[in-house]
Amino acid sequence: MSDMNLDKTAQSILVENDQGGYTIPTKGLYPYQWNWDSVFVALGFATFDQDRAWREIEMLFEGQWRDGMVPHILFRKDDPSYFPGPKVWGTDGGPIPSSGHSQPPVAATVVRDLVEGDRSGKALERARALLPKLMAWHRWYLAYRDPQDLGVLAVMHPWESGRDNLPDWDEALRAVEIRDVEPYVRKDTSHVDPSMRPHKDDYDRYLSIVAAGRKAGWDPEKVAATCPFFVADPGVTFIFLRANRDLLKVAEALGADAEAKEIRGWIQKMEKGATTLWNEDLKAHVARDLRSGKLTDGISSASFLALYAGLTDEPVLSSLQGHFDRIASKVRYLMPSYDPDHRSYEPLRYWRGPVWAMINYMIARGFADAGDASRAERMRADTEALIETGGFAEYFSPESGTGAGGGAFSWTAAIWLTWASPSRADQAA
Ligand code: 9WN
Repeated sequence: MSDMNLDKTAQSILVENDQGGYTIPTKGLYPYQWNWDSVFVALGFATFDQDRAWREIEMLFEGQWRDGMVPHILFRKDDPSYFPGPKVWGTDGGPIPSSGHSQPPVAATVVRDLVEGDRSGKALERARALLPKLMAWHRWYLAYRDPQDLGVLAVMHPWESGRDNLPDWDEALRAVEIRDVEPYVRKDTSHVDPSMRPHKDDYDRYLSIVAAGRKAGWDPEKVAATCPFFVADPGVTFIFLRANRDLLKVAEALGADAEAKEIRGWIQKMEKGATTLWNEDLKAHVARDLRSGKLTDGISSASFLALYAGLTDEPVLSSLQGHFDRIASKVRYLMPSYDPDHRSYEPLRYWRGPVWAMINYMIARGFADAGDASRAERMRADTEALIETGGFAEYFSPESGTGAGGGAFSWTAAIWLTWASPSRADQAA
């Protein structure tokens, strides 16, 4: 298919997955509104319908909890094709049935992008309405996912990281006792090849953590104190640090001085805190289990997001350039979600090796911001080639380029439109 046709296909995927103001990731496998999916989808819509882009984010914030949290899934209508649904979560923190934890906070960054790319003259008005909601969500993250004030954010569930099956979670997950799990039937393995999805034992533990959240009444203070899984995540931490820099720009553009001052304090704290995740042996940032204090021992695609977070000083930049070149010599397509030299790497199992388009996009932005245009362009070219080879798949093999997981996938289409398509190459990263 020509790239012009791929542009059209990408647009029609977004339109087909649109449920009337919010977009599902893909039909069947993921039939609800997911947090960071929606935010990336907004970037795709912005290339042909800016009003619809804002609507996506506004509808996500309709589900914001009273305590400021923006849930990872909004169950706007019950759909039996997904498990676990609203009954299993048992939450009641917000106006729309939802899961009980969050997902990576990319929204402030995309709000800034929408403001800066605005063609309607109405963007600042819409950003002004979102600012207090974004502030409340960021305050929630700092209060409840960094209760020790370390300057790094933890996830209380692998699903909160958005990188669910990552080897980084293995050891912390093994320490979670399997308990309070009713008999259940998975739905994911009826949509997708089971060899690409998490194992049953992982699912038992995922559900045990959900049960622990339920037991804590989803009170975030209790969750932070008692949840059997609490791991500082470089992905969420770097996305949040970047989001704060972008939120600061939005607040400044709106003349919101008190907010701007508060955000500057957050940035300073997080710039220092990030060193907590530095693994000196690997020369990269990794996860840290906040229950055991242990650092993990593998490089993930999120290690590269240090640059996206603005942490470009030495030795970070040159170490990441070295890891980039080493990994590029092992696999055809960048960036595998886990280091191909690590014992836990699997090229086609969910988050243990495959490539995701939206992570590539963020990595490329980081390299471009650090002045490394050639590695940024390599990321774009690889993403273009993957989509041309594997279609608008959920994720791709870094070795063969095969598309896997769900098909007609919204964020892959959105990333194509906003960045990977050659028709957008002039705006690349
Ligand atoms: C659980 C929707 C979501 C993404 C996540 C991805 C996957 C869900 C699942 O799909 O997670 O949230 O059931 O596997 O890991 O990043 O937001 O695309």
